[in-house]
Amino acid sequence: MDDWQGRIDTLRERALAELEATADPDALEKWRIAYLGRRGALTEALRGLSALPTEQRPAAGAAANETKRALEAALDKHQTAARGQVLTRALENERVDVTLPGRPVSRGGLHPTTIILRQITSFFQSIGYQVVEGPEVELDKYNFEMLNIPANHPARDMWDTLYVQPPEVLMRTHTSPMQARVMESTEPPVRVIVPGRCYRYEAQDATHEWMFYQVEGLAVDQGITMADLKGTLFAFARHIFGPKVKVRFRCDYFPFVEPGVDMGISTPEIKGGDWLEILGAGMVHPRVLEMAGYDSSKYTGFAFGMGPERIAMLKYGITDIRQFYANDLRFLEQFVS
Ligand code: FA5
Repeated sequence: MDDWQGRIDTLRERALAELEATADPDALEKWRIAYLGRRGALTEALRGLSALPTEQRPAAGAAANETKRALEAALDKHQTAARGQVLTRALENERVDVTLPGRPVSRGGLHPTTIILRQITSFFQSIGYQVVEGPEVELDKYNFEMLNIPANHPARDMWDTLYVQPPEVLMRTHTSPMQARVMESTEPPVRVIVPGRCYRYEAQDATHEWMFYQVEGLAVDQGITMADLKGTLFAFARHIFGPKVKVRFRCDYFPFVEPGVDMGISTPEIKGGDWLEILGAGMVHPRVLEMAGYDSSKYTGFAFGMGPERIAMLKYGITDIRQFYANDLRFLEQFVS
């Protein structure tokens, strides 16, 4: 066998043996450069043929080209196999398991004030009260005058506020102005509940905010007595705090009621049964009825005003009212059900 033939055969065997051991696309590319590249072993061998005697060159050239084609064909086969493997592996690794449960969509929750407001309003609706709302920017007339709190009355100190246009236009300090507005626009019998925001010129602390909610209640009819007030508010307390709740009424002063009371509750679950004040109430003052156009010799009524944040604090064990409107998600997310 001629020398050139031997060299080409050896080269071919070595190249094919190496190719057999090569699997991934990077290594195949290296193999291609090593044998078939411009400086590859086979290319060099082909170039070397020019040094052969002229009569040997055609046969040697044909053999070398045949080897080149054989190597190219073998490479092609391996590349196709390697690409197939890469694809199979990728499909394996990136497989989507359609039987897995979906990722949960994160849901918002109700604010604790909203939760309590809904409980309060749904209770009163269930006993025939209508829910109405009123303006937060209010007139002095309704916030004070119509509630029997004339200018310079010392009770104004308890309800100092922020003025929008002094002295007449202000941010309401309670929902009580709606007592007068409702009575002005409707005839008895009246059964309304008024949830809404209130504002006060107030030093903030753990139980006082400058902005908070109240829920006002007003019932006016013939023959309404203090017993109706007590029965209604006791039923309400049981609805919110459960059947073990006890209620207590003590004398309190509000210029728009006579007599006036505050209602406290006590239940074994909250602060070991301590008495806690949750609302102010009383029999609507005859002068308030008269100012709104009702005949106080014919009609009587009761009114109450409660703070839903304070009720939520008792129910949920919240120790600082300032957390309600600080928008701290760590606080708010605890109420997502
Ligand atoms: C009033 O505002 C009266 N209008 C309530 C009323 C209505 C009495 C009808 C009689 C008849 P008072 O200022 O006490 O009363 O407020 C009532 C409730 O609102 C309080 O018991 C408390 O729960 C809540 N509240 C008052 N001030 C604040 C405050 N700064 N921050 C949070 N809650 C407050």
